[in-house]
Amino acid sequence: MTDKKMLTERAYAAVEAHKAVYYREGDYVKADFWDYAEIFEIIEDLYEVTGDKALFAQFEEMYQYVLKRYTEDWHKNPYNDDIMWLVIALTRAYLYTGEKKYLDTAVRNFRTAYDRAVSGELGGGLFWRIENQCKNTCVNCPGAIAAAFLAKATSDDTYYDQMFVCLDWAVRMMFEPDTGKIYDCINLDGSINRWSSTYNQGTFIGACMMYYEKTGDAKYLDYAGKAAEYVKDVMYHDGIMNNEEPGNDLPGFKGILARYIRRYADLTEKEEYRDWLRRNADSAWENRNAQDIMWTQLGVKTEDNREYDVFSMSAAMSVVVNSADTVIKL
Ligand code: 7K2
Repeated sequence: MTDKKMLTERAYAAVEAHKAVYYREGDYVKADFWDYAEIFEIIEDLYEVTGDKALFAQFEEMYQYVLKRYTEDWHKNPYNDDIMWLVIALTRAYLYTGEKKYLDTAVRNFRTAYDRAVSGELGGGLFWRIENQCKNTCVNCPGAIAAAFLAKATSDDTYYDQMFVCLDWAVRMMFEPDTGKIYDCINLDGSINRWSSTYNQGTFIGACMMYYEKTGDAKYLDYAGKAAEYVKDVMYHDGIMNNEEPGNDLPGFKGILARYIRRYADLTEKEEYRDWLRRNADSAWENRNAQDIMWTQLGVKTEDNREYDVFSMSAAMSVVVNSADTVIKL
């Protein structure tokens, strides 16, 4: 079997196994809002590496579930980042399928989140939640990515202005140019949380690449490169991602990184990034349990008799999916 074929078969197998345990007619059981959005994105990643239009049926089923559970208007969700994640998932779904209702829902909710979150305080950019207490990478980089996809989807270039508001804030306030480290957030009193995480490294890489692709400004490709280097070589010493196991949110983070590492390897043809992702995918897959599902610590055996949660088990699935070759490029 060729490598390429093995990688896509393994990607399908990982998604099918995760579905068998957690998926019921549109519902990833116990996935709420942002984890749901990120699992939606992984199914979209599977489409990007297979080109299999049969997956559109699941997009539609998930979209119907979103409407049923959250309606078309998400303003009641106090997390601006949550809204951005689901906007990204739906805008991508539109870009693949041409299904206008996905885009309409995305446009409407992007407006809700962006307009209530943007302000000049703390260097500009978006607040994380409706109480306006802090500005975080986890809303600004997804906000930039959402705006860039919306610009592509609508051909309305004013979204790039909004993208720049978010990305420029992240570059000025959260990015360490010498190391490529991305900070987490800044609070109203000016204190900065300098903790770095896979998801923030990932969405920063993604936003910079999309801005570079639009403008040709090579600085942004360099920023993406520094952030990629930091996560691969400083955070993980080019090895297996074996952490982020505690808590509700952390275990899902590296699934987001994996998507942007694949795209970074595609854009730059730096094969060392694809190799790193594949070594991680190999390790995760070797450590799958009897149901073929995989825990977020990619170097640790997944147990058979433990109750794992749906989002924690999506990160390794994403690493496996995104280790396959891209066939559909947005
Ligand atoms: O404080 C933020 C963020 O800056 C930090 O990186 C992580 C670390 O925690 C939150 S973001 C996680 C949120 C995502 N949106 C939905 C919320 O339920 C969740 O707290 O964990």
